[in-house]
Amino acid sequence: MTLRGALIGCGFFARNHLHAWRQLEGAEIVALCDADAARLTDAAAQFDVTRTYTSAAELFTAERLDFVDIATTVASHRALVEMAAAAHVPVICQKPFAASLADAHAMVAACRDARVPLMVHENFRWQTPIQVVREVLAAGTIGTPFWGRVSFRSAYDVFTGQPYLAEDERFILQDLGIHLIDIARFLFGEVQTVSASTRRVNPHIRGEDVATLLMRHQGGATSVVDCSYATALPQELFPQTLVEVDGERGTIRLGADYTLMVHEAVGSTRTTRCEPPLQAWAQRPWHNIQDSVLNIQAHWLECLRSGREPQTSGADNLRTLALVEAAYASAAGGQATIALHDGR
Ligand code: NAD
Ligand code: 89Y
Repeated sequence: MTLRGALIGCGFFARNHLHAWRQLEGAEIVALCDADAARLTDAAAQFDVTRTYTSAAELFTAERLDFVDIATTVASHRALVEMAAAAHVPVICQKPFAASLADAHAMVAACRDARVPLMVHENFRWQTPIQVVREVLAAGTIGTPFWGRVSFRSAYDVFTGQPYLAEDERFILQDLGIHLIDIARFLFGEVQTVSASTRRVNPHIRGEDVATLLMRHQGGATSVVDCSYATALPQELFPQTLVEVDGERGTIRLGADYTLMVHEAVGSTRTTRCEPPLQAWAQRPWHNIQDSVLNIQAHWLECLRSGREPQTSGADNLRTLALVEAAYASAAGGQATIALHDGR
């Protein structure tokens, strides 16, 4: 049976969702919604969707849906997720899931009380190279990790495509650091303490464009998460996330251009490439992110069919959001160390 989905928010990033839905078997986007009529018309024409709405309330009243995919910016997430819960429609919501932890808890509670599956579109962990690093760790090749680094340093202009990123009081931690924190949780486990520093280098934006976090994980590993949109390098690596892991029996280095080095202290050193596939609709350098959209949407369909909880469910994402909040609080308090309770 083909699952009937609707997409709310037909902006810059939603095109990737729509391409991925079209590629995946077993789901069809039968309706689109955007408050901006021109964007709605454009997306409807490009993706051949005839049922369109400028009001989400009208969409939920008129359509019989198996799921809804919310690809709007954060300000509208709470209202839209609560509408989906009230309509008993399983829901995917883009990151950042909520503007505050209080909102996020309310959204998770609304879906839980309505018994509606909820996944946050936290796609970076679904990037092929990140999945490969996790597989190497799970295989035990380098033993138990005791240190790690998740790093994203760039000077790519993200503001032309996403102008709101320059306007918000919060920038890189809420927009991008959130993905890296999720990757650190995925690779090294839940977090006990975090301290952070942030700063703004680019004078033309409101929020911080550089952030560095130091985290201690429940299993004992220490990790560094660092991100910057103010780092001009001779080779622009956007949007690659680089990863370093030191384990008791070896090391992993995910370096530039998707080069993966796995070194066993007693044994061999293997260097391979783990470049993500270039989907027919993707464009470099975004193809890594675009492929991960396909992967997370496939995961959602599999979860919806099997009744399993998605990896980055709303409840799971509360931990990532708590870390973002704690990092902002730490930075505001002069890099104070903040303890998380049970990873929250
Ligand atoms: P955008 O501003 O280009 O598009 C958002 C669209 O939502 C707009 O067309 C707007 O009219 C519509 N909208 C807003 N509120 C609405 C409402 N209540 N009802 C109907 N339509 C509404 O934004 P974008 O750049 O496409 O980003 C959307 C989200 O995707 C953001 O949260 C951003 O952080 C996220 N994003 C994620 C990734 C990723 O890799 N996961 C990458 C880029 C952007
Ligand atoms: O919005 C961001 C995201 O989620 O991935 C990269 C991005 O588009 C700009 O930082």
